[in-house]
Amino acid sequence: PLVTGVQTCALPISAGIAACAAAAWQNSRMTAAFPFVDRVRFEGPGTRNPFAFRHYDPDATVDGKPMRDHLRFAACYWHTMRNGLGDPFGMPTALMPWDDGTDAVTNCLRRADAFFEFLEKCSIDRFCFHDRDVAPEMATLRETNAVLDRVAEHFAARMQASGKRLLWGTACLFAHPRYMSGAGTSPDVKVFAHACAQVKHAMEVTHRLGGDGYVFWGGREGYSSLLNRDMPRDLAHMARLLHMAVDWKAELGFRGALFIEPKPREPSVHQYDFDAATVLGFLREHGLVGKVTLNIETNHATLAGHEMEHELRVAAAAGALGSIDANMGTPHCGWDTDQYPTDYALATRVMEVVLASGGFVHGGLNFDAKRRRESWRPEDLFHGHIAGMDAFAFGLKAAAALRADGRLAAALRARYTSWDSDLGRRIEQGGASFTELERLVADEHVGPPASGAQERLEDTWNAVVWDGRGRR
Ligand code: XUL
Ligand code: CO
Repeated sequence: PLVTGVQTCALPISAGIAACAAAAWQNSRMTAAFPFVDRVRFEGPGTRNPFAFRHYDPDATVDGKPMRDHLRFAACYWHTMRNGLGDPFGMPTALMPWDDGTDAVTNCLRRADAFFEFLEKCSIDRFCFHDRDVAPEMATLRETNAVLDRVAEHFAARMQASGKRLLWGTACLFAHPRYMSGAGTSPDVKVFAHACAQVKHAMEVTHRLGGDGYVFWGGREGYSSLLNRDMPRDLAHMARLLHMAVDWKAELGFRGALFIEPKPREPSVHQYDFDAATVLGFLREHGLVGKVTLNIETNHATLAGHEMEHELRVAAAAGALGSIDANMGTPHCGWDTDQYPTDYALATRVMEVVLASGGFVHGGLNFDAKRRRESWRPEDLFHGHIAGMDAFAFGLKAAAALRADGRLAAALRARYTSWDSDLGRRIEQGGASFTELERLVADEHVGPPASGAQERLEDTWNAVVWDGRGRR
């Protein structure tokens, strides 16, 4: 779930809390949003300081490349600055003393200042945002764009001063009521046109801020009933939107990447961008291969019934692994819990695929994650990111160790040696027929194949990752 723009202060009481907090902020002439921390730095695995990294040492190198360049961490504006942590049953709980709960431009700028203070203090190099996270929706698109440009100018100044960079931008095509039936797949052509116009401007702002990428997440591109939706027609419309985005990218001179982010459900019952394989099929059908790559999110993989590693490998095999929304969910419920990715083993498996595919080019690890509703203090924003960054720094080191150790790769190669024979090669190259293969095996006792030895392989994985044998 994602709260952005119009929904943030839906409950009057939350606006009340936020307004009091902002008044307190102004009265006390607070100069910092996060006065309780100076800067989160690397202190090593032995530290007891909760505002320090145990594994993330940005300039330390792994395989000759600094950790910060392997990991390319980004914080997201929507959860970090705009999510009051309300849920369908209860009001927001988060304390955000810098935010008065209004859509005033002054409030947007103050919020941005708090965000850049957060990035600086938490040692996060990059960020991601939706257009409507950072500036409000006005009466017309023209007015909305003008306010967005004003706020974006402020972002540009803060980026210039801090050296922070934009990993990717995107347009919120799902919160406003006009998008209740989708945006690029809306049955209403004017809504489709509005979505295109909104993407056009969001891409322009992303380009102006030097973004490395631009994301399409099909927020409501899906349906709840096929009685009122023409699926093939919806998909053809979505492809038109993406083709126009590809054309606009060329016209703008935007050199970043276009990413599409799969998700099987929520908010729609069925989302058209179900999973990596579905999206790749769609891109192939509509001539978009090589023009758009994938942004894979862990919790979306969980919702699709896949391991994150499966989604990453499907994307990587197609040469389309673009970027990652790093979070985690739970298999025990059917919704997007967007938890911080604090699981070291999961982070290791993710980094194994990232390293195997040659690392990020335009993408990175965006923490599309929010605190639990009970973690309401500003301090908890730091703890979520620190835990996620340390998990991925550990995962990077462990994945590099697994590659250096080489036993797992060797075992995988060995399992396929029969395919390296003349026969195997001929089949792979399309030079064999049923008749020939029948002749070959008709009088033989075939099998069994070599043991899969899964348990031994899992034990080796544990030995390298946890026991640190061979780990630097
Ligand atoms: C929603 C989600 C979005 C996209 C950007 O589940 O993941 O935050 O990442 O629109
Ligand atoms: Co996401």
